[in-house]
Amino acid sequence: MGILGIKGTSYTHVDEIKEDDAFGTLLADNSIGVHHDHYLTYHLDLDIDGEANSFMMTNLETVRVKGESSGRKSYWKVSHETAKTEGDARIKVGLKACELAIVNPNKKTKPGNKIGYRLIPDSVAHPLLVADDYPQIRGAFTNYNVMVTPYNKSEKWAGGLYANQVELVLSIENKDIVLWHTVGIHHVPCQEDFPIMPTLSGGFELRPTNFFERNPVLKAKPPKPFTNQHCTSYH
Ligand SMILES: [Cu+2]
Repeated sequence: MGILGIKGTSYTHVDEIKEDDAFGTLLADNSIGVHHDHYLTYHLDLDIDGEANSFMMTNLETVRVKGESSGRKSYWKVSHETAKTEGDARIKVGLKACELAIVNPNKKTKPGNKIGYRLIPDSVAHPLLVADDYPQIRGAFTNYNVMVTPYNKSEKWAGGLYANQVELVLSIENKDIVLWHTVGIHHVPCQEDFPIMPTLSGGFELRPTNFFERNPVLKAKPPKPFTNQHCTSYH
């Protein structure tokens, strides 16, 4: 819950507003809720069974079948790509079919898969400002939804202290790495947001991928019957 940023105006009805004159929604007499963005960056210092980890992108790619030997025209295949430097690990989520994972390249499952955890994004936002606009230069950490850097004790916040000093050349392979996940919304205010903004929720999921040898639920004990005087249920 929060308080919406409001700009004063002479308008009291939408019909009075000339096109391109209001940079927001008229919410009440003389009150415009200004269009704006919200960005949140999660600093995920993952250590998947140890500090030395890599960032792995699993790309899902369409392959067109050549020739007439099959009735099929296409299929899709998977290729794994391990990011070597910060510059390899910049992702705009949703632009292509890709699974993202932090893996431990030194630890394998019995069949030989790298153990890891996937990042499963929820909804994300991409900047609507042009890249050379000053707020976007200062907020360049919103250019990508995922970035990966070597762990550095002094780098705690995506927006500073030294936001512009990213060189993108540092190695992130088999290192103690940090995944920065930036999510957000573009907020076109509506009247329900005024004067008190209701909660909007978002997030992401971290899910094991080849971390366990099999589905760990198989080891879970079955639920015991549970009764009380009002109802019967399971816990
Ligand atoms: Cu907002």
